[in-house]
Amino acid sequence: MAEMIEGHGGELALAALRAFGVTEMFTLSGGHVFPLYDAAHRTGFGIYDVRHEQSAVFAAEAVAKLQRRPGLAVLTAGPGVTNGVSGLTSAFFNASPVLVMGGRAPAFRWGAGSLQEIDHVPLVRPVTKYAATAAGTAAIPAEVAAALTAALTPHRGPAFLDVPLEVLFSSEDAAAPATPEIPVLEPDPDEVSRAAALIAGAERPVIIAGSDVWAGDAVDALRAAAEALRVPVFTNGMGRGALPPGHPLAFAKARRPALNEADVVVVIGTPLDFRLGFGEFAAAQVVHIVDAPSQRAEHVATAVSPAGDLRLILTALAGHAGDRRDHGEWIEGLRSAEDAGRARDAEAMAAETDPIKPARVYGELRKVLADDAVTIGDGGDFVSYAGRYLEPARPGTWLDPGPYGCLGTGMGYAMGARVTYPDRQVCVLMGDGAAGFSLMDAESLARQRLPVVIVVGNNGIWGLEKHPMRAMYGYDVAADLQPGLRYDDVVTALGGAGETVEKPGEIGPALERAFAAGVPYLVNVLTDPADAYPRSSNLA
Ligand SMILES: Cc1ncc(C[n+]2csc(CCOP(=O)(O)OP(=O)(O)O)c2C)c(N)n1
Ligand SMILES: [Mg+2]
Repeated sequence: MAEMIEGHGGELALAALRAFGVTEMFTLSGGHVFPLYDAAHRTGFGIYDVRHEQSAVFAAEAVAKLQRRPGLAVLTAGPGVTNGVSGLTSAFFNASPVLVMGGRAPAFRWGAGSLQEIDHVPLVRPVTKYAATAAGTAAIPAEVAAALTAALTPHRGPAFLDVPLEVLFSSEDAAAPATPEIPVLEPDPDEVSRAAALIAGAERPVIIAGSDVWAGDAVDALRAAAEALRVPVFTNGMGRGALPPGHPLAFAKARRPALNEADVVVVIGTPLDFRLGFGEFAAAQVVHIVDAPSQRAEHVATAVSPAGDLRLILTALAGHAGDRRDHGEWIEGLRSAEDAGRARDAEAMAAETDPIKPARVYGELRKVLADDAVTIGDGGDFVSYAGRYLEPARPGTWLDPGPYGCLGTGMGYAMGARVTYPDRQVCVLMGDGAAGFSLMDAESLARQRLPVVIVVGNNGIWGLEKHPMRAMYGYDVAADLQPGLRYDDVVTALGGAGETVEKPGEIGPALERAFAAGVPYLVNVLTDPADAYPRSSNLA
């Protein structure tokens, strides 16, 4: 017979969450969810609170991305949940195992007009893998476990469970949560060997590896497959850093010649979306390796598309026993393109201009970032430059918003990263426009002693919108911000510290002070508003 546990709804929920390795919640207070706080407070389960619910969901997402286990946001009924919807949607696009637990107006008088009475489930169903309302107090552990199992089963993604007020506050006996079991999907071995033969027989193969390689703990298998088949590797999302930058098969700058000239492009653990030219690569055949059949691209013809556990698939590729071509010449050619790109970047990153160009900010940042630093991008052009100039040395250290492209992740991701790694550098690269969405949560970070460094690329505009609008119409509207605004003073007023930098030579010393500060510290770099990120292709 199953072991029984007893408690109110909050205690029952936390018992199930703990079984899945969850140790903290991110939240913004509301009476509907008090029992979850009570259970956490009395048992040492972490409680981190924020100033806007979207930051709570983004913080939970950062935990999920970095630790590859569920991240939890607890949101109060009604507006608490609706404020979290962009965060849930980002997690859905990013395949992040986030659980949002919502408060909910009482079930026993549903329809009578209780405060914040709305059915959240239809609102969040399209952006979650699981969305339900707890049926009763005793059912809570099983429902939490079902939500988390759905979130962790590839293709991963967020889950939602709301609990009516009286259901959460009541006490009952319930079956103790069972040990989590996440199914492992075996790939079709035929498809895997066809993929292996195609790659091994190609003259000019390329691998592009994305977030699911990290999420599926398949980084070592990726490396083994690339080395065994001798294929150059490019990465995006959480896959960045999967091969260390010095690895002979690691490439970043030679992407254009690689994709234009390749005869086989192998895309692993990332969709064939706008970031990859929708999967149309000149003359190349496409092999799309995905962690679940639902992720196979339908808008483009692929040569073969093995689906299943990425570690199993990549390990099988590494063990390919058939013939293989020598790719030495191809790799050498790409290496010279890579070196040329690197030399161009080095020049830009050292440029002594007035006003400062964003590239120089990254040149200086690279000198102070440790190998295990977590870097977070939240903004437009300034973050496109971060993607280009920062090279994560390890996988699972680079957090971008992903294909949903939602501004406002910055402070939430920073909170999740700091909670995950109390001793590492955590650095947010933020546009001045992006700052408006979440900077108030610098207060949450300061108050809860969660120091992070925030570098604002302050061009005084919504750059990624202003430049294109001017190019299209010859004028722009709704694209200006206050030039030279003192975002550092904002963070100082909120309990942190900061400074404004106007000359290239001041950036390095300011960053040194920022990382030593021990409080949230904003380096407000005034950058050139005339500078626009060159977007000549959709491979940004
Ligand atoms: C929530 C949200 N609102 C609007 C946009 C559209 N958008 C994309 S980039 C951008 C400009 C960002 O400006 P800033 O953060 O200052 O960075 P910059 O491009 O100036 O470097 C905007 C408004 C978005 N992606 N997300
Ligand atoms: Mg800007």
